[in-house]
Amino acid sequence: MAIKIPTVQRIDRCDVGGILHAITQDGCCIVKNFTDAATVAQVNAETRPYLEADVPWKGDLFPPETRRCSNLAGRSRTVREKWLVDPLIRACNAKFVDKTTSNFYGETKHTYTSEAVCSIAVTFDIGPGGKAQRLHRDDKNYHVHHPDQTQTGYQIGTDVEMAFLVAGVKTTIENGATLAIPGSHLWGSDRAPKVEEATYAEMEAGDCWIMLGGLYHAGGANITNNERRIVHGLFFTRGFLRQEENIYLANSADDVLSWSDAAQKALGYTLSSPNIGFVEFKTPLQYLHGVPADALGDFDPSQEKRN
Ligand SMILES: O=C(O)CCC(=O)C(=O)O
Ligand SMILES: [Fe+2]
Repeated sequence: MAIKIPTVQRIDRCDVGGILHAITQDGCCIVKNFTDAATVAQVNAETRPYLEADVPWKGDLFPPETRRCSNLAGRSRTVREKWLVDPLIRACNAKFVDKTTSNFYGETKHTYTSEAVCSIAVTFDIGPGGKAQRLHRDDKNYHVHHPDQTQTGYQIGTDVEMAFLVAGVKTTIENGATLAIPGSHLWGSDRAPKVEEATYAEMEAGDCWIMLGGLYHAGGANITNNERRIVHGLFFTRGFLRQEENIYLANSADDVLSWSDAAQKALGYTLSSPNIGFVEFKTPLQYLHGVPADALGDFDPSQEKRN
C-alpha cells in the first residue's frame, strides 16, 4: 500500500488562529512572511562570522558539512530583540508550552503560570554534501513519553517544547530543507518514523517553520554543489525545566574546577543524556577547561550508531 504523505500547511503570519489550529492538527506549519528581507539579511550578516569560524562536528549529531552559530540570541541583536520576543512566538508558546497549575498553600488555593523559556537558539548552516540527520523528536532530550493520540486527537499540554526555524535563504529539497512528518506529534512513543513518510519544509527566506517537540523531523541532505542552507532556530521549553538554584552565576570557573568530579557532576557541570546543558556545543567542564572545539564529538557515546 502506498504511504500517504501529509502536506504542510502554509499560513500567513497575520492568521494567528489558523497557525495555532494547524499546529494542533499537524504538529507543525510554515508561517509565510514571518519576517522581512532586510531583517533576514541583517541576521545572516550577524551570524556569518560565527558560522565561518565554526569547525566540523565529529559524530552523528550533525554532518561535518554543517556549521552552527550557537548562543544565537546572545550573538545576534536582531534575533534577540525582534524574533525572540515576536508576539506570534509568544502566542504559540502560550498555547503549547506555558504551564499553569493550582496548588494549596495552606488552605488557600494559588494558581501559578510558568512561562516558556528559550532553551537553545542556534543557526544551522548545511553545506554541500551534508547528509540528512536521522528523523528524531527534539524532546528526546526531555525524556517525554508520548501517548498514542492518533484516534483521540491532540491534547494541549502533551508537548514541553516547540521550535521556530526562520529561513535565512530559500530552502529546497536539494539544499537540505528540513524533513518532517506532519501528524507525527500524535504518535505513541513506540512508533518508529520512516523516511518514506516524511515531506520537506521548503521555505522562502523569511518564512518560519514551527513544530512541536514531539514532531519527527530532521535536517535534510544538501545535494547541491554550491548552496548553503541556512536556518536560524529558536527552541523553547517549559520555564521550570531547569535547576531551582542557579549556582552557575554564583561560582567562578576557578571555584568549580577545584571541586571533585563527583561534586561537579552532582551540581550539573556534566550533561543530562542525551544533550541537555551544553555551552557552545561543549560540556560545561570542557568549556571551563578551554577544550578546543575541534577536539569534540557526540555528547552521549552510548547512543546507537547509524545502521
Ligand atoms: O537543520 C535542520 O533543519 C534541523 C536541525 C535539527 O533538527 C536538529 O539539529 O535537531
Ligand atoms: Fe531536531
